[in-house]
Amino acid sequence: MKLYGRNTSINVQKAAWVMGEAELNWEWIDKEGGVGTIDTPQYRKINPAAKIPTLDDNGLLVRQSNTIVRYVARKYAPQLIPRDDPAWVEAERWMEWQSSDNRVPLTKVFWTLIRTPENKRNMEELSLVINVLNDDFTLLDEYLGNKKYIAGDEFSIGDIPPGAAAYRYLSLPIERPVLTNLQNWYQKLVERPKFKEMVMIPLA
Ligand SMILES: N[C@@H](CCC(=O)N[C@@H](CS)C(=O)NCC(=O)O)C(=O)O
Repeated sequence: MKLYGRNTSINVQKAAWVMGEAELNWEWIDKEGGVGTIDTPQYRKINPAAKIPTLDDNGLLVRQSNTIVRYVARKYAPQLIPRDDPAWVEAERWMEWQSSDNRVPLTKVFWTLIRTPENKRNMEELSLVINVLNDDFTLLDEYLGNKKYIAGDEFSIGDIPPGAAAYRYLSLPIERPVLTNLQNWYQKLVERPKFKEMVMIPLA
């Protein structure tokens, strides 16, 4: 089994985290790479968009990070997929939230503050997008209430994409509202060794 993509990518982190939770062993290609280092003609044969991650499971190519999260859970760790419909729809809902709604402002703020030199940052735009991002995490905070995890009492695939996003959000040097429910949930994720190992690495 091979996982392609640098470990500083949030999308690769989601894949590595679920693979870690499933106790898999794999060869990690370009783990320490940089933005764009994966983009070779050989890689484009397995991922024509030259995006990371790609999982190669004995010849089966799995692309799109949330598809990898679902695939790994389905095949190797079905305990991570909620069994009852109400829990399952919430897990799916918040996975989609991360890859659609939340991804846009989080990527913008992250790229501006972490990957753009200070003299090239659009500070006016940044402050507007930080507000959008804070509102978006406030929605998650309100949803969580006093739930232990996204789908209820058990950790599931529904925690993985939002959990990786929450690490990034809480690590950014920005002002945030007080989000007590989000913090309580996040502290439970921090207790998981694979979250620490695959996600909680310096932003770069
Ligand atoms: N929807 C895709 C997005 C993948 C994506 O945009 N990956 C970024 C990194 S987070 C990428 O490949 N960037 C080029 C690079 O880092 O070389 C997924 O979830 O897998």
